[in-house]
Amino acid sequence: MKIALITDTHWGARGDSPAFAEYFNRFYYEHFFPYLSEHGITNIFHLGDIVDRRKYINFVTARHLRKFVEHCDVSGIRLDVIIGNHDTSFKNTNEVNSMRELFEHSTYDIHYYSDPGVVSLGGTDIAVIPWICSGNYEESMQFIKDTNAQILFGHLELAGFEMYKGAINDHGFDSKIFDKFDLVCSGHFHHKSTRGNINYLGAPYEMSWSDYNDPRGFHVFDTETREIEFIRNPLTMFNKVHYHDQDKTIDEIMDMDFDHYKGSYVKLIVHTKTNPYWFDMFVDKIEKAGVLDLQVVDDNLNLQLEDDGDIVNEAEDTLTVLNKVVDQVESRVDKKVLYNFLSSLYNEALSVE
Ligand SMILES: [Mn+2]
Repeated sequence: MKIALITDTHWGARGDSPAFAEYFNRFYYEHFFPYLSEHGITNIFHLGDIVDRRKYINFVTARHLRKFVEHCDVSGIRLDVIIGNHDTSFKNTNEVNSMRELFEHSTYDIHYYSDPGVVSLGGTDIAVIPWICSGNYEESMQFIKDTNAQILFGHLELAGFEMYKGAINDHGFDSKIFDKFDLVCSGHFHHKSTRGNINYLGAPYEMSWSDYNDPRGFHVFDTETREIEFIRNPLTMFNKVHYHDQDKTIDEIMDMDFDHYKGSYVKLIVHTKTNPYWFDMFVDKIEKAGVLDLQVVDDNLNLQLEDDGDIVNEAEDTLTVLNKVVDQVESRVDKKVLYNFLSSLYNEALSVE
């Protein structure tokens, strides 16, 4: 049996942004569901963080989520969902959670897990570990010790894995406690990474600039071979465009198609700008494509940077800039702690309306 694995969908992300909702929906209805129907897959396992907000839901967001669940229903898809940290209202218990409050009495083929347990799919036992909090810590640890399942799906916070590209989480559980399992798949960190038997599957799409150029998508788990296959989401929300007009003709410069940047964030990196009028036409063309946000990064003053890599580095993401600032600060404060504090503030700021 094949099961589609998806995680960290964060419905309602970026302050219930309609543009992000549209980008998410394009993934579901143009890529995810068509793939499932093409491959005859009738099981979806969601590994947590269904919604973005822990304490309440916007009606429009609730509708997008309901449409997803209804689509599963009419397509004969069974949906299994693990409760993640974004799905729980309280820090010390998973008792009040998004799935229970929204779907407790639904007649859909939907199963959600707020406590550890074993679910059998296609003859394979799968241990399920939702978000571990103080209230279920003992029970979760005992369960990990006792279970005979060889496959584990969870929403785990493990030390030593990348939260997003380049940022390693230094607290959380030691992955050694999961050594007994053949395969561990987890939600929580949005960057896809694998070490040993542990697989962070990663979010299905981009939600901030720190996700730029970081492969996103979903996985298919085969209960017979016990292998997982990554299916990449071709849609991006964060894009970089390079401008270079030296030794070029106006036709060469304008011969670029921006239609696929519609509704997305674009960072325009200016390498050389010898003709301001051409540049204005170029910017105009990007804007007319209907981009959501256009940021111009000028490298005009820094022409000695010939290497593309250097120039791209000049147009760094906020997190990289923060990291460098922390590096340069002369202080006795633990730099890792300071950087983690700043990056968590930054990520919190992104989710503020
Ligand atoms: Mn998440």
